[in-house]
Amino acid sequence: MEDLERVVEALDEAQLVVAATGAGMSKESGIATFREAQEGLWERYNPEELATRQGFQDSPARVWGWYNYRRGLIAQTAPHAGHRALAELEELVPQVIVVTQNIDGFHREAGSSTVLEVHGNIHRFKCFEQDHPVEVDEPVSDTDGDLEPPYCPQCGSPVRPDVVWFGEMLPAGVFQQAEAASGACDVMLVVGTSGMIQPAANLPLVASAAGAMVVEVNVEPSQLTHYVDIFLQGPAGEILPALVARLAARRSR
Ligand code: BV8
Repeated sequence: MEDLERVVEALDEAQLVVAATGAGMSKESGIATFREAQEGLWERYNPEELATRQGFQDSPARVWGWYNYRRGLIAQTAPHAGHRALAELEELVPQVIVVTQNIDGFHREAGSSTVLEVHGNIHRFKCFEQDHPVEVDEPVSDTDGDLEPPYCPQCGSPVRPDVVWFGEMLPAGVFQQAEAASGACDVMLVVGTSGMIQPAANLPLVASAAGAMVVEVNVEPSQLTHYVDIFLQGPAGEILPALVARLAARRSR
């Protein structure tokens, strides 16, 4: 039986499916990934400078400007058929939980009801000193130039995006839920991640150790391919809709 059919069969029997997604999941929406040669974000920008507390302390305006620019890029795009397929899967499987490293908010926008954003969300804000949640209705800019951040109305410290920077702990409750779901799922779909960032990259191993079928969807092998049961090579925007269409056809037979 070909791999795609084996995955459809496993989804057909599954009670809980976890989709663990990374930057590759949003690539077909036009959002650059991080590690892709030349065009990847980390190829053009230094994560140490822009995605760390130290980087923000050194220059709040540079970091605020960069995230404002990324918010602008995200605002110009939208979820694609792959995001929608994961939302549609909820009609066919008792429970689907999306665990994403992406901060673009596309899974919820596409209709997924249970989304664990382990690295935060670029559309939410908090202050640097005390994590006070802050409402920001600032227009996005189409340049990545320096931009003075607003300041916290409660403590006066600069406002930052509510995302997880390198060296920062992941949002406790969210990551515990992600670990619990990974340890309880029947099938884990690992979509568009290079598996380079910890502790998110460990979740497929948690699922595998708990006996789940771990399926990777990626345009090329990653750090995780060695550990998965089935590797489906191709773009998320094509493979995920194909899986859901086949499962729906199987159910209507
Ligand atoms: C922490 C938010 C406690 C901000 C991000 C253990 C060992 C070594 C290092 C560490 C360790 N534990 C902790 C660390 C340090 C660090 C880490 O992992 N460093 C790496 C570099 C080794 N981790 C942390 O700092 C984490 N915090 O652990 O706190 C602690 C603290 C200190 C010391 C110890 C412990 C916090 C990490 C979170 C950082 N924030 N994002 C922002 O976005 O600006 S990470 C960010 O980059 C993303 O969220 C994502 O996680 C990561 C990018 O990875 P991917 O999503 O996988 O994307 P990538 O571009 O790499 O790959 C894309 C893939 O898609 C490719 O495989 C490609 O082939 C594929 N693809 C492309 N197109 C498609 C496709 N697939 C399908 N379809 C397509 N169309």
